[in-house]
Amino acid sequence: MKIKVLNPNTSQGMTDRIAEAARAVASPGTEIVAWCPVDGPPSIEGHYDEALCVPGLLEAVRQGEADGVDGYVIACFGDPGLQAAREIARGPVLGIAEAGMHVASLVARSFSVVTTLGRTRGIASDLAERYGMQRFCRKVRASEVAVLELEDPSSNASARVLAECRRAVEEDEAEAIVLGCAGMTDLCKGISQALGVPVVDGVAAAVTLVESLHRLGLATSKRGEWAYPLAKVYEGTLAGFSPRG
Ligand code: 5HY
Repeated sequence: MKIKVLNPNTSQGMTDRIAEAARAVASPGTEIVAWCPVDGPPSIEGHYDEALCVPGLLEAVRQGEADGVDGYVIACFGDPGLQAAREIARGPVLGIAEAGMHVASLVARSFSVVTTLGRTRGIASDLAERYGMQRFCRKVRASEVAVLELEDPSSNASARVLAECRRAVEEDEAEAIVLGCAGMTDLCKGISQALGVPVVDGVAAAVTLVESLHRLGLATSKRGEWAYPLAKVYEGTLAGFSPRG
C-alpha cells in the first residue's frame, strides 16, 4: 500500500524527519510518500497559518488520488484541512492530533498534550473536545518552543519540551504524553525513557492506524458528511479547485 504523509509547512528538514519516523513504523509492504508544499508558511502556529496551508494540502490529496495513494496522514498537530481532505479522498485520512489522542487513550487513562507555543493551546483543546477526548485529556501544555526551533540543533528545544512533559506527569498526573507537533517526532523515545510513561508521536500513530484501516478494508465513507463535494464551478483564482462531484 501507499501512504502519502503531508507536512503542510514548507520546512524540508521537518518533512525529512517526519518521513523517517513514518518509514520506521511502516510495514515492509507500505510505501511512504512524503510531501510538503513549495508555497506557504514555513511553520504553522495559529489559525492564519493553518488556513493558508489548506489549499496546497488539498491539491496534494487530489494529486494523491490520481497517483493511487491508499491513505493519507496530515502531519500537523492542528489537523488542518482534515475534514475537507476526507471529502476528496477515497482511502482513510488521519490527522496526527486525532491519531495521537486516540492511541494515547488506549494505553493510559489520562494524557496531557505538550505542544509548541501557548497561542496554539486552544486549537489543541478544541480538537480534544471535537474528538471526544475530554475524559482522557488532563491538560494541553505549551513548551513555548517555536516550531522551527525544533529544527535548530543549537537550540535547547528538546530540553524545554522534556521539562514541560515532566511537569505534565508531576503536576497533571498525566499517565501518558501526546507530543503536540510533528516536529517533535524524534523526541518521542527519549522523553518516554526519561519519564517512564508512554509518549505518543502522532506521526507514527497515524501511519500505523492508516495501515490498520487499509488492512481491515476500510475506506472513508462516501455517504453523508464525507461524500465527494458537490459538483460546482468555482470562480476566479480557485477555479482549478472546482469539485466535479
Ligand atoms: C505542526 N505546526 O505539527 C504544528 C504544531 C503547532 O508547523 N507543524 C507545524 O504548533 O501547531
